[in-house]
Order: sequence, then structure tokens, then C-alpha cells
Amino acid sequence: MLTIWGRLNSHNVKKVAWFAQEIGLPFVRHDVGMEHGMSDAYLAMNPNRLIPTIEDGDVVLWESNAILRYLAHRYAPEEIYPADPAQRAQGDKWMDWQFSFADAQRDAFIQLVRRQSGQRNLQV
Ligand SMILES: N[C@@H](CCC(=O)N[C@@H](CS)C(=O)NCC(=O)O)C(=O)O
Repeated sequence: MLTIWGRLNSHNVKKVAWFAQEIGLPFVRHDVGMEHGMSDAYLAMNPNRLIPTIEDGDVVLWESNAILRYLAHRYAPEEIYPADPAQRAQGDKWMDWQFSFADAQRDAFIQLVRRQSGQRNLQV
């Protein structure tokens, strides 16, 4: 069964778990990252000290978009990941654009949503 390593309040973990649910792929998930820490065994799988990482049989994979492409290609090739290059590129475009969007909104999200009012730095 697919194993997802990473805390669910990470958007990069959330999208992998969401995708697995979307295509009806069973999985188990283990909390890793932030307050949950990262064990040596986890770091042996992903030395970047980031989440998510998946294990799928012998396949160990990190980088959330690479994970989504792998799962789509392996488990839902036609319904989610079209073979036609032009159609596939439309999905890839939005998936990669998400990182540009994340970069643009990260400081506002951390300061305004994650931090209490007295701890915010609105100058970043
Ligand atoms: N490009 C990476 C970024 C991964 C990333 O930045 N993950 C964050 C959570 S969203 C992380 O690992 N933070 C450290 C932690 O949770 O301890 C990916 O898409 O997988």
C-alpha cells in the first residue's frame, strides 16, 4: 500500500493525500515535519529535510509534483494524465505554476494566518 510521509497541514503533503483520495488509491500517512520531527530513517529516504516523501513498493520518491506525476502516470494514466503531450502540458503548467503562487503568497500566509497578532512581522 502507498505510504505518505508528512504532516497533513503542509500544502505539499495535502495535495498528495488529496490526489490519492481523488483516484481512490488507498494509503497510510505518517506525521513528519515541524513539531513531529524527522527520524534518521526518514532522512535516509529524503535528505532534503522536507516533506512529503512516499513509499510505493520499492519506489521511494520526494518532490510533491514529481509524486503527483508518478501516481497519475502509474495509477490513473488516462483519466488524470493524458498521453497527448499538449493536453498533458496544460495540467503540468498549472501544477508547476502553483510553486510560483506559493512563493508569492508565502510571507503573507505565514505572518497573517500562522502567527498571532503580537508575533507578526509585516515588513517581510
Ligand atoms: N519542492 C518541495 C517543497 C517541500 C516543502 O517545502 N515542504 C515543507 C512543508 S510544505 C517542509 O518540508 N517544511 C519543513 C517541515 O515541515 O518540517 C516539494 O514540493 O515537495
